[in-house]
Amino acid sequence: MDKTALLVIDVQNDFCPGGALAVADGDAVVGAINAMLADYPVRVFTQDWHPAGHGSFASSHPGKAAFETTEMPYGTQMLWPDHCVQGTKGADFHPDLRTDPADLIIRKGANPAIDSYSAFFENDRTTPTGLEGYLRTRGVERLVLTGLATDFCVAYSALDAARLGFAVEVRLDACRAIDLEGSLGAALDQMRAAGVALAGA
Ligand code: VGL
Ligand code: ZN
Repeated sequence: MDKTALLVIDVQNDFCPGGALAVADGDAVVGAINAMLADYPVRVFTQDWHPAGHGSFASSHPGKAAFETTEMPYGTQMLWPDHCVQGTKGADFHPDLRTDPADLIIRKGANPAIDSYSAFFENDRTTPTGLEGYLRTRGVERLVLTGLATDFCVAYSALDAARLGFAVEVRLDACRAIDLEGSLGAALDQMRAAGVALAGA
């Protein structure tokens, strides 16, 4: 029988209402995720975990504002408000999220020069986080993704997972999106094209 892992992406204070990069209704995923945890034999949580002055922050690029883009060596980078700075309250998990059942917590985005949306690779699409090896050595073949944000970290993780050969489902009812200039529609199209199952809509 294939072994399924639940991936809980970036359910952190800064992505919830009141946070630095708040996703509309972001905290609404917490109850749904808590209710799913018992159904999966492997549970992996991720945390966006940036050093102060990270290269994805608009504040690191004089003259640039949040939600503008800049060119990085690995491609176009969206510039964000300062968020999920290591060790801050904004980087903590939402206080109501049940984190005790986590088998593994992956932290990503620590390299100041490269953003890291995906749980598998930094945005250069080649520097690994180690998650693939963890899942393979635990015999996982199928992934169910939840969390924030649907159109950035969840989508990048789902697309990488599909490319790596995992069967992938995104539970849209346990995700919320940033949706900048059509980014949600584009992400859903890309995921469908990559064979990712979109469930719970
Ligand atoms: C995320 C933007 C910047 C996410 C992380 O978790 O979707 N989005 N950093
Ligand atoms: Zn980030």
